Amino acid sequence: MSDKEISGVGAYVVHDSAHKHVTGEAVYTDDLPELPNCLHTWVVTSPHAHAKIKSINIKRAESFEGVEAVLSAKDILGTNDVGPIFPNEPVLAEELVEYVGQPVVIIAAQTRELAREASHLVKVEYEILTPILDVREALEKKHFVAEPHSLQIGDSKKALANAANRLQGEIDLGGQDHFYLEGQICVAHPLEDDDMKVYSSTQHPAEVQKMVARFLNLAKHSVVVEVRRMGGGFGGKETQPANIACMAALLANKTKKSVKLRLGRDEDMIITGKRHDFYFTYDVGYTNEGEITGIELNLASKCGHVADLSTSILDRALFFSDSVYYLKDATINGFPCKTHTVSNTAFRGFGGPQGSFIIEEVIDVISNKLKKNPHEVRKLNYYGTEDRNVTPYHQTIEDNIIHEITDQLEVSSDYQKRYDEIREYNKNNKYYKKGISFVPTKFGVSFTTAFLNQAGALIHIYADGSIHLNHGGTEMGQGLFTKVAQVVASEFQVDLSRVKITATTTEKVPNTSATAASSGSDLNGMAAQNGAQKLKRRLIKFAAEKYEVDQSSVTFKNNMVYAGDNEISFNALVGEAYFARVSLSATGFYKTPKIYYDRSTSKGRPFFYYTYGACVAEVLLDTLTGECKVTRADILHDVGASLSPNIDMGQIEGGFVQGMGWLTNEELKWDDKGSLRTHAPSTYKIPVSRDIPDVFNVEILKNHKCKEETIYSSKAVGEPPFMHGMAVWHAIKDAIKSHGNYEKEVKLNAPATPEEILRALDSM
Ligand code: MTE
Ligand code: QUE
Ligand code: MOS
Repeated sequence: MSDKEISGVGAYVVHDSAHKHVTGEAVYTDDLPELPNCLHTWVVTSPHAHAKIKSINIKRAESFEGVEAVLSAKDILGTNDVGPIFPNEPVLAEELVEYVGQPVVIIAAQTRELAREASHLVKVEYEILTPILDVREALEKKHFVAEPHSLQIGDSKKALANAANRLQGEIDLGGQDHFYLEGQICVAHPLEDDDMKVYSSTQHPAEVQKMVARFLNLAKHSVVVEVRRMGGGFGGKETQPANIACMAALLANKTKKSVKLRLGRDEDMIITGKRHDFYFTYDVGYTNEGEITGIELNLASKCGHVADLSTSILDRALFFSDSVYYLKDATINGFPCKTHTVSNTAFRGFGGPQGSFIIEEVIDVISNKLKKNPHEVRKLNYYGTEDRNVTPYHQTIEDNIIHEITDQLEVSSDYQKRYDEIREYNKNNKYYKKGISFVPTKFGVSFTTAFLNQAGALIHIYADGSIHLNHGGTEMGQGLFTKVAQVVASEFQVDLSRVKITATTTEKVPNTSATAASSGSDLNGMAAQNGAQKLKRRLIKFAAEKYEVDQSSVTFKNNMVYAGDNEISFNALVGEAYFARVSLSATGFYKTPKIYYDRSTSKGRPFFYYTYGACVAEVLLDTLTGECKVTRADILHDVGASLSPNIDMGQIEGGFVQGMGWLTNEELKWDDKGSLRTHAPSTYKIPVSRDIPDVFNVEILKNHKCKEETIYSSKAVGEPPFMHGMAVWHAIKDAIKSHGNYEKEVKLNAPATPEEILRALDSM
């Protein structure tokens, strides 16, 4: 520990807001003091999945006591469009509604209750049309939100024709609600000259700024968006907050009063987008040992009624459908299906988990056919380190460490012994069955849209030596603020308490990307370091002149600055620099090098580097009820050289649990009219404390550095551990297989709810 800093990079610090999270003092958007006369809102939504709007009558609602504004699409001042990639994605429906829950009319009143009561007085006449609710139907009818996209390497047709063995199959994979603890919320304050100050729970303040400006017909400089923290985002606050903010800002503009729009849990789940469901088909050729010799995958994603980020999400699904496996002759097709349901959006992993899910299923089915342990078949197909290392998008993998991770985890989890013991246990137990799996993962890091890989920072050092830091990233609980502060504290070699990060605002750092793609610390850490280094160079130059020493002899350590034989506290040096009129404020900037992707040829290097990991999961299944418990999970995960080990551990544990929830108990059910039936925690079951594995061994891969030049050789950690949830699903499948003595085929869809497990058991 001697060389380790107490609060800089690599130190075991706690999240800067951890205590406030626990005591309730942490301020979220809803906690901000309300201005006098602040109005509250209700959103009137479509009860139909697909219908024409014939008329909207707001007269009675408008004259309801306490109501100050009732607005619909015709009242919009600018453009009714929040499409992040493609145009024509309305905030308020115009002539057509395309999902149950689509906002049609917004109401501002003195209280939320009054706005809600008035909502019953709004009369909308519809002409009902036939909806397409099912992804298979949309696929069949080629009902897409954008063009299909494919990856190709080698000749899959020929390889499949020549394969020693060949099989085809299909599988359904469900979506997921973000279930952030803090729902979508925005407070809009009108300012002079029609300017607007917006407090939004958003991962993407610059996007909210852009959309609100367009919606109100203003330039971006007239809109300021601020967020101190979110109570979770998980991708659900990348694009969705723009709709909420546009509605609040329009009401604020019209009433000239502050307006708060906060969705309740049910409204949030009905109105806003979720993880994409997928329907997969595959055709695979393989050797008698289980090596894949040719493959064709078809990935159909349920996008909902508009594109949102669906094309980028589908791209990532395609990029991840190799996982850690070498596919020499492969064709991988993606179909972005349009359905009359809520528009699905970013969710931790951004399509990646869905892509990796299908190749793991294919390998499992091959193993079953060959009566082999899936773990052996997986290893046989691993990417090589020197050869067998080109991906279906023609990026060469240069940092493969899955072999090391596998070797280490096999030992630390006692995998083989437990595998054998479980086979023995299952022979002797009729109703309870155990299952075990070993699932490796690889996660490509970078936005696959190259221009998004940039970030900025703004640093002021005040004359007392305290440091004020802002960067373009947002805090959603993942610990980004802590990590970036650690970077700056390390740069100046001062205590972490000297560095304060305040709310993210479009006024401090402009034109930012979403805090997404797990790149928050990679991008903003580098930008902050760049800004800090500019200031440090100025301080070094000043100290060298002051003490008449060479600049190379000026060093920073332990809140002190050393210049030759002289020493001075950091604070005192800053104070003197101020009197000497040295500028103590700087911006920083960073863009990721080396990356590019040509969508027209499906070739490039979309990822700067990869991060790896593996999980061994063990479950106990009650075959009479279909209930399942994760009895043990062992995770070994690669974060490069950790910036902040406590925070990374939290991300790995939380990611695993969220991934497990997706594939087990979290089930979204729509009825045949397209209405979501599971829109509250009573019917939508997220993992709770008793679902945490009884034995939970999580380890960060030691003595490892990112091979590329990243911030202190660290690697991204936000999304990748979500993948480990797949190990639970495969352990369940393994337990089900034992029910048929490992002889029969198992057809299990995801999520593996007790009902789905019973169905799978019954069909054997
Ligand atoms: N962790 C917490 N506690 N809350 C969140 O909302 N979002 C995840 C991940 N971890 C999230 C989280 C997602 S989807 C992403 S992309 C990353 O954090 C974003 O932050 P980072 O890039 O700083 O890791
Ligand atoms: C991962 C991501 C995102 C992504 C690509 C990734 C993401 C995102 C976009 C995106 C792409 C094109 C646009 C745009 C956004 O791409 O979050 O506005 O025009 O927003 O690999 O997380
Ligand atoms: Mo995360 S899905 O990239 O916000």
